[in-house]
Amino acid sequence: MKQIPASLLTLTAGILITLVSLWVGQHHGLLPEQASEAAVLVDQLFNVMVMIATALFLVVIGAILLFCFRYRRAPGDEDDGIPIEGNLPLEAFWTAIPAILIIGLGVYSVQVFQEMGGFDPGSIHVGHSMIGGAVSHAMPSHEMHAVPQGSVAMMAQAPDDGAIATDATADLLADLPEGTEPPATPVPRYGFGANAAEEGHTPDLVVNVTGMQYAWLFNYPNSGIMTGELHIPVGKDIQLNISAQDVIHSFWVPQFRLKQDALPGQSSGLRFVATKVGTYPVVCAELCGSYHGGMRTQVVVHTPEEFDEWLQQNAVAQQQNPSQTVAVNPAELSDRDYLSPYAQEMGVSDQVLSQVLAQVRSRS
Ligand SMILES: [Cu+2]
Repeated sequence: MKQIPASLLTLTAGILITLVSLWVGQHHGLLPEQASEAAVLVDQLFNVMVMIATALFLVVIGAILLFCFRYRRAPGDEDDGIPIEGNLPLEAFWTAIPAILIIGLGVYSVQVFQEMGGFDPGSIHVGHSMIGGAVSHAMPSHEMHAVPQGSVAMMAQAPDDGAIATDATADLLADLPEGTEPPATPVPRYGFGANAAEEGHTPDLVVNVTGMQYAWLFNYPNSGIMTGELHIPVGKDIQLNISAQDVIHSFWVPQFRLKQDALPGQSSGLRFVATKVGTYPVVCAELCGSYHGGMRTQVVVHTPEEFDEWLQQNAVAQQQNPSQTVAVNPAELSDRDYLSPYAQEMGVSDQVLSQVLAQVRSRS
């Protein structure tokens, strides 16, 4: 029987390895569901890396197994192996392949980072407002040049009041007279900014996030809401201003494929769009003390209507004036103030109520 030529075998092996690697790259099932726009970009990069890793694994392990079998010791052969040393073309080949792969992956990952808005967040400390470009042409051209191209420069336009930007806000800003700049707002110096599509737009919602041993606190500056879990509307442009109270923590939502360090005394930014309604875990990804493992909460992605409802309910529950929130916080009232409305309803006179209260006090 004639031998099959080695080149033909190599070609077949190459095609098979390529097909298997392509398949594994798409079907590895290693990642949780995608719930943000950034997740798609990160996963594409990850899939390419899994594909390359699979191909390398098959080539290396395949070669080892093949050589073990093909060049195994023949029975009765007690000789040493042939002393082969130095093969310049082979060495150049196995140096060039990883170099090309690493440079390629490096360029690709930087591109993904840039698309996610990862560059240049701290290039300016206070921002010029440019809402949807409405105000931008009101600015003198030399000032336009002063604003860096980096996406995070645009984060500067985040309203610090955490409001969902309404059409009314946009109209108001669009009506500003020529040359007028809306008040400057401090910007986080580190973190992810807006991606290319969101550049030049104010985020729809700003939330201040504080990490502390061992919990996350979320503050909605405009409505004054303070919660232990993050609530956001789906499909909206969200800006988180993250900081820490004690040590370094790290705000990580695996389903969003986003992670940002929380630094004491230094705000960092994270801007993203959630794409799927649901509840996802928030994990602290920085070993921050003995109970670091328990530093978890969740992010609830609502439909815009549900989010408005949540916002209203919580704004009422957390109102500052206790007299308007008797039902929520009766502990703030004296016994008399608390009981008066009920006494009136039951036809008990003020005098009787005073006597009853005096008796209760004397007994306690
Ligand atoms: Cu932590």
